[in-house]
Amino acid sequence: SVCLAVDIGGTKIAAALVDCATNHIIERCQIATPKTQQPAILSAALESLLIPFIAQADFVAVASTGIINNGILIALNPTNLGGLNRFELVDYIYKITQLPTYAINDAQAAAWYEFISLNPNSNTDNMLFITISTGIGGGLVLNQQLQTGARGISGHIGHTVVNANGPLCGCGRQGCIEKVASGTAIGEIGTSLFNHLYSGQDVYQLALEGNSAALNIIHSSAAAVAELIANLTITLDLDTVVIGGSVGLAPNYCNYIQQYLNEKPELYRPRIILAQSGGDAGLLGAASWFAQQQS
Ligand code: BMX
Ligand code: ZN
Repeated sequence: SVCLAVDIGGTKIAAALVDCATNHIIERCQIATPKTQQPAILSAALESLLIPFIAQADFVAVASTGIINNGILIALNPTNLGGLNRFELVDYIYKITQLPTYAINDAQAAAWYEFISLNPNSNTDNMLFITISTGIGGGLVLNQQLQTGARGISGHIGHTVVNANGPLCGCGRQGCIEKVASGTAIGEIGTSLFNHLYSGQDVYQLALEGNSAALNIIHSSAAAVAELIANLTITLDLDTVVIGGSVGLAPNYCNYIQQYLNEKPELYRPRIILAQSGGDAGLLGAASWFAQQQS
């Protein structure tokens, strides 16, 4: 069968036709995520993106930012979506496509794809996927089973606290790692430090060009992620952690995480690898997760 896979992130929305037999992308397209509080605007953007693919697809599999429970997207951090906090994802997409439609959190989907892409000889039981991008998301595979959670929440590691006195996160909690270490946070910290409006990408570029203040921002982000990995490893007995997202996949970032982990005792150091499917893990993960549930 052919799946119309959709990945809704804080920065971009991608759609692709995926051949379920081979897990291969046939055709792909993407747009910027509209920043809005109005569901109708997101729905209109999805409509124009999806319409060209509908005729060739048998079903729709969505990987989306936010807590996905019973097909409804609830933003844990609405600021990532321009303030939108609730969106009836499956209903809207069904109305557009008239195809069977399923949805899962973006990082959970990516975790699943990264897990099934691992070498079968790697003996992986407990794996965490972390995406460091607009937000910080996560997906857990424990005892080789993807954890989605009874309410869809499982893996939302971006909202664990690294600094109890830190800045207020969009989720309502103070000092979440997403508020201090995500791409958005890197841009915000750079903006206030340099007194100039910078995106996370701008700050990363400055760091790559040798700006030491910018490099410090990137290092604190990687150090925070390394602490999170150590905490979760000793909690869940992780053997493997997969790093993804635009920041996670940026030059050197994963090496910095590894350097900070190397300073810790051995029990806190799982195997760290880069996402094998790069930016397509969400699309491919949703397609293979729901293709498997259908058969
Ligand atoms: C946020 C949260 C997660 C998501 C993560 C990464 C919202 C809207 N999203 O923590 O559900 O997995 O961001 O999302 O609350 P991305 O947009 O950075 O890929
Ligand atoms: Zn938070």
